[in-house]
Amino acid sequence: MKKQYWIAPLALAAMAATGSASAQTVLKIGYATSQTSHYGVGSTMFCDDIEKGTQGRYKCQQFPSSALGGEREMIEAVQLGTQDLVNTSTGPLGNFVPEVKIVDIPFLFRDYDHARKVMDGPIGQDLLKAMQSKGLIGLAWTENGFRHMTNSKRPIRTADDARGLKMRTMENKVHMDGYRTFGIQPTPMAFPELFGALQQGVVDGQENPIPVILSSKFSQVQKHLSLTGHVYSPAALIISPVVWNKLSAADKTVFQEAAKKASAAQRKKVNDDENNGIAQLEKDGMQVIRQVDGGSFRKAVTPAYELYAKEFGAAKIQAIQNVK
Ligand code: EAX
Repeated sequence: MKKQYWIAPLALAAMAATGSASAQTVLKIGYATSQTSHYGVGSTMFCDDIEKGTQGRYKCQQFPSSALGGEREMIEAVQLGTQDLVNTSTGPLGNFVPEVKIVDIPFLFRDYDHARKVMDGPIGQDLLKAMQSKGLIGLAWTENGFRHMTNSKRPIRTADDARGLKMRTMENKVHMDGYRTFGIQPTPMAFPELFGALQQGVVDGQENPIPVILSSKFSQVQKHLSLTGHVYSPAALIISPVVWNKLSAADKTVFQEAAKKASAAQRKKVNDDENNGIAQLEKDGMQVIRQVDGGSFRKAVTPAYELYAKEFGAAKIQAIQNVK
């Protein structure tokens, strides 16, 4: 409430200064990692584009590095309208929009091309639309990336090597069901707590895409990185219906186009980090296992696929796998 006393005189001063009565709306956007990370690159592209496209009527205030809380809290705030936008992984999103959980299945996507094609195609676009009935407006799928395991104990080459490790996971049941089949002990935890938990040895390891491992400096607290690529981690740029419903049709188009450009920029940053970041992490002292026995993980996860088929329907899983 207090804030309003500050905003009102500022807005009046701004209008007086420009001699115009057209007010400027500042939208709060939050994400987990730093402003120079993939989420920051995508969000900045979006923010620059809506500001240009609306002749400055809309602009952003960015809250990188989990400044507004964990992803679950940010999604909740966007639903309530106390936060305007979030660029978030699907980690906790399935707890709000159950249909989305299907894309969190381990080894569902073959590679980046496959994943991006599905997310931008009819299946992914239907999932974006499904958010509406849950009080969230999905503007576009952005990207977090394929997730890889890090830990402080030993190099992981096969699923057997992962057995017994206590690993932080996202608050995501699909992941946890899958990872249990690798023999790891999944420990769900919000991302902002993760660095400290690794540092203090509360968990042995964690799994995240290269851009997250890099930007969060996990090399300072984890010795081993294995390029397991065991699951694709999509992300979404989501706007609150409170903001969305006030936009003119023309402004909605500006926001949607900006979100598409944000997605392209964010994915490009993921590609760049995958190409250059692993060498950087080695320089920073990590021991990297590039030759992981993917077959051993795929084999281990088979029983979890029975659970997934029950929950989502085998045909729906197959439809994603069939996208070429
Ligand atoms: O979305 O929680 C996680 O591990 C996420 O991958 C990270 O916060 C970026």
